[in-house]
Amino acid sequence: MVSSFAVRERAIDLGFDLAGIAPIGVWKDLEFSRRWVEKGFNGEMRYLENPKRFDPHLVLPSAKSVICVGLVYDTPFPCSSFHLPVSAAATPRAWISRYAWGQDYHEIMRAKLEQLRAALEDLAPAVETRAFVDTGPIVERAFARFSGIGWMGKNTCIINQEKGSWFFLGVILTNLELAPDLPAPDRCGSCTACLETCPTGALVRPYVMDASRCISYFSIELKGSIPELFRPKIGSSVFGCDICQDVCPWNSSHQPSAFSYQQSLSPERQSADEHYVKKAAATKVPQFHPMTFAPIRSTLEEGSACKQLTTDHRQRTTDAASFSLFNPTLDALASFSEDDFRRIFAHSPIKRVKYRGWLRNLCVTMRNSGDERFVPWLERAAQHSDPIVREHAAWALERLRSK
Ligand code: B12
Ligand code: SF4
Ligand code: SF4
Repeated sequence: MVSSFAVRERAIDLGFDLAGIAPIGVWKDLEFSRRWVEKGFNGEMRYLENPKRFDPHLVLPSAKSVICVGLVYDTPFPCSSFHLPVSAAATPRAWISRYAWGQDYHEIMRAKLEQLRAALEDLAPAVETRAFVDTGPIVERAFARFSGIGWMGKNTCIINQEKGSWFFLGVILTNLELAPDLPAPDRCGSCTACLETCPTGALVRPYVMDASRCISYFSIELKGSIPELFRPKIGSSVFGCDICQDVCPWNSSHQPSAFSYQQSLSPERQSADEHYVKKAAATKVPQFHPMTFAPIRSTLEEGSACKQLTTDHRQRTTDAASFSLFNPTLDALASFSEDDFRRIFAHSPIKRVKYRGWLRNLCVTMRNSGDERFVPWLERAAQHSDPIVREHAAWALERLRSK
């Protein structure tokens, strides 16, 4: 008989920050997920309609328990630029979601989950398991919220009282009969900060997101045209959105390490960030720190290129022209050629958007910056072979010129 304690202990030894056991029967939540899809809240994410998602026995018929693990990706950098409007700085800046600053979490989590599977096989040689991180037909948060590792916040993220919500989830379905942990109590209380600050109204009520209105959906998952109504609300977000987690009191506090980071910022950035700083770094995974690059030529030139400076993401550089994925300038991101994009993001979650999606998103943020220096870049994008890129570039040009 394998104990839940032994499983949790193995997971923590392998470097996971959180581990807990959920029962297989979270049917009420899975039913909620099915109805959520029926309402069309999934937009064009058709994979969320897979019937296997609503019955884990269709994935592993012998499943009796679900091991849930969390891996923190937080790094000691301030919160997103919604406090620093895209046009406020002399050089407009972009926002890339915190989770995508470093190496692809699928790769890192998958390797760790395989180690945990091997550890389970040591404990119980005949064990049956199926491991998932993000991409399988499993509603991961439905299990996570019953595993004791956190409660589901009104922003729909799983939040841990000590770690906040900046962590990835991984789940292992198993035929082992493990004693489930007690669910963590909901500590949102009367707070509604996430609902109030979501720029697109995607959090339609506490605990429920209409994903077809979410900036993460528009900038990562949606392959086609971003509805015009929402484009101005995307602000400086080139990839994903962190706002409803940035405002969450379980993620932020005034900590000395964030203060020391601030000392290295220009006075302009310091005053923009002073009211909202990130708490101390929590990730133990160096690969989650922001990638750093050096431009090879002037960034807004046609065909210019960048090289990745370091694979040790913690390494800071003294080269003034270098930049990282933490709040980079828009023109630095616009300098990536298609080859750069493929090479640089080969092991990054950003590759999911593909180069055409990257250019589409840049067109929207350039327009939102109101900066006419982007006109030549947008004129070239308006000639691109992809119709979606052309359409977004033309939209941006029209508005920048009329300004
Ligand atoms: C599709 C998807 C998205 C979509 C939709 C998100 C959403 N809220 O549904 C988009 C593209 C918008 C998205 C965005 C992000 N995502 Co995402 N996403 C997923 C994915 C693949 C499926 C989520 C899903 O099933 N949604 C459908 C809804 C119904 O499910 P759910 O939100 O999990 O809902 C539960 C609750 O809503 C609950 N519920 C709500 N109300 C009620 C009411 C009642 C009565 C009941 C019973 C239940 C209930 O029921 C559901 C089950 O418990 C999961 C991985 C996976 N396979 O599960 C990652 C996942 C949820 N995403 C993750 C992350 C990190 C993000 C982003 C932070 C990335 C970014 N910065 O851009 C944002 C966060 C935005 C946010 N506030 O959630 C992490 C979340 C980690 C965490 N700590 O919670 C996951 C788990 C991936 C992973 N393996 O780490 N994501
Ligand atoms: S990720 Fe951004 S757009 Fe999506 S619900 Fe949160 S605040 Fe709203
Ligand atoms: S911002 Fe407030 S309501 Fe939203 S998830 Fe965090 S604690 Fe809950």
